[in-house]
Amino acid sequence: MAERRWTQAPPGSSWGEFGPDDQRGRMNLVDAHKVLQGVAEVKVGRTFCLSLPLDVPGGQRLNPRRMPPRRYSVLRDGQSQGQQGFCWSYQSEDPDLTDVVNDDVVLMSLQYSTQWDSLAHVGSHFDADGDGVAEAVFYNGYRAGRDIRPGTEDPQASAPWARYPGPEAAALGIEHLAEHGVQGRGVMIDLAYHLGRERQAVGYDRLMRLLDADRIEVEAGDMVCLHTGYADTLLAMNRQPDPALLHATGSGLDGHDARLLNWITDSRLACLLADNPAVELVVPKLLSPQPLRQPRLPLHEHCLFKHGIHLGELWYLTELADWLRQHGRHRFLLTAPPLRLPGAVGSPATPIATV
Ligand code: UVW
Repeated sequence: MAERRWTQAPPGSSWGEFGPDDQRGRMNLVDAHKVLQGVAEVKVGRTFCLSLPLDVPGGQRLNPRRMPPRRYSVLRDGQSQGQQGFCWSYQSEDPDLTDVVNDDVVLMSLQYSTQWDSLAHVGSHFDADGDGVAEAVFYNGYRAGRDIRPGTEDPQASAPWARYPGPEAAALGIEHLAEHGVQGRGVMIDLAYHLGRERQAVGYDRLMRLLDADRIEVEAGDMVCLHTGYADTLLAMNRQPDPALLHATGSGLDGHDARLLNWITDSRLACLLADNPAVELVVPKLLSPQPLRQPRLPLHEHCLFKHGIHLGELWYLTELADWLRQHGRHRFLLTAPPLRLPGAVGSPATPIATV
């Protein structure tokens, strides 16, 4: 019999709900019924692109760990293939062929701009096998170093990012989301309309007041979008981001509010998507009289690690949110597959909303 990966689940988690080996988490709730509910929201056939251009923010000032796209033409003898009578598929030059062909190579952090976080993005130190030793584990007990691991190290590689080729997150890689298809009903919560663009923490009470004011009900399997205005402000900076202004822009969920986390669990929403960089407000470590081990990103821990709720960040939601408000609506058809890139921890996305 195959060895069980975990014998105890984190308190309050839903590990095992979709089976002990599940790799999709709450996206399992986005089923045929949810696709039909999403399609029923298509009334006028207008589409909205919910992605920023993938070279926004611009540079690395906002997040030095994330590299913007560097795009290279595939060169041959110093020339773009498009300048040569070169038959790419046969690797030969044939003067009778009229095709002009170009290829590109892109090097970028997959989570540089509009992105999905896979369930391999954030885990926690937890004693999943009950042997008294906490280890780095991810959703459903998948283990760092065994199920989620770097490829074989290449010490010759000059850049640190090139040192670990190959599959990294096979057990929970983003391909599991891509293979699902990610199409269903989106629900917009327009924080910016009610709170403005100044950064504020949104806890349970505030969120409930906004949902009541806009008569929004979040149902099981809904894909919930949070419009804060952050991405729109960023876009207007035209790839010269002003970190001081951005750090004061855009509300975020309060990951330290236990009632908010319980609502996320109980609402059975499928995923959380925001136009800000982390969905939650990232605050400095909380001070405690006792030394306390705690996550820096409690909402990431709650969603990705405990409940298999995928997160989307830096989505561009302003035009859609404005249109929905003008038309007295908050639901739409959302189609948002990531790249089917085996083993990847995250992925750029070009989500489309249809209303
Ligand atoms: C971290 O920075 C850890 O992640 P994210 O991009 O999901 O906010």
